[in-house]
Amino acid sequence: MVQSRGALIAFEGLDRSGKSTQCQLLADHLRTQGHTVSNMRFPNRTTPIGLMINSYLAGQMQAEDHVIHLLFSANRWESAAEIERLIAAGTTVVLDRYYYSGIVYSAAKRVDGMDLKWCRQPEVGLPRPDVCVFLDVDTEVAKRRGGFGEERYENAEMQGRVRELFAELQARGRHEGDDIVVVDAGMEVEEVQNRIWRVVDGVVDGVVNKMAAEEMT
Ligand code: 2DT
Ligand code: MG
Repeated sequence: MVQSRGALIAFEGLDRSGKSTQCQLLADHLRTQGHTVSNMRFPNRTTPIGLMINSYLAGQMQAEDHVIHLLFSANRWESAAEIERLIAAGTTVVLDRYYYSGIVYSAAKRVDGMDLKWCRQPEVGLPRPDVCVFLDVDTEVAKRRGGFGEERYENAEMQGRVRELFAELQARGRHEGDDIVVVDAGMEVEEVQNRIWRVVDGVVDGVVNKMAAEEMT
């Protein structure tokens, strides 16, 4: 039997929605089922572009809004070939944020002309996730989980707009083919985890079965 490709799974959500925790739990879960799994996060702050993004988020560097948008996108493009390579080799890749954040956070700044459509353009052609799990928490719950951090964008106004725009992106996704699944992340970690696993196990099985079906034809 030919080795199946890996799945590409993206996590999105507001700050404090539990993304990083759930990315880790999912990776462990998939490994116990025998999958090879690799975790990545965006922005990837370790590359030269990522260091610039880090300075921008920390408020140590200023950048024109289009410029920082393109740097966030470039930061994904510098990992695109690696993601393709891993998936082709059978590794499932779990992403902590991806181009959905790229589109939504920039559009939430309400800069003239930078709407969802404009913001999507530099992302076109990046490896497309088999599913995007959106962890939904209202801003009140997020606040109770430790409040806002120190970085740019970590304020109530921005978070509120980001949440609205994620909802809009998700509504459009139904027409544009983006597969975004919303999971209520306001519950206990284990309950959230179980819901995510149900969704992702189905997607991973789908990827494997599709390969098997194609092999038979
Ligand atoms: P973390 O706190 O998860 O490290 O994110 N962001 C992220 C963007 O504005 N554009 C992007 O393309 C990505 C991936 C979201 C840092 C902040 O950067 C925002 C929060
Ligand atoms: Mg953060």
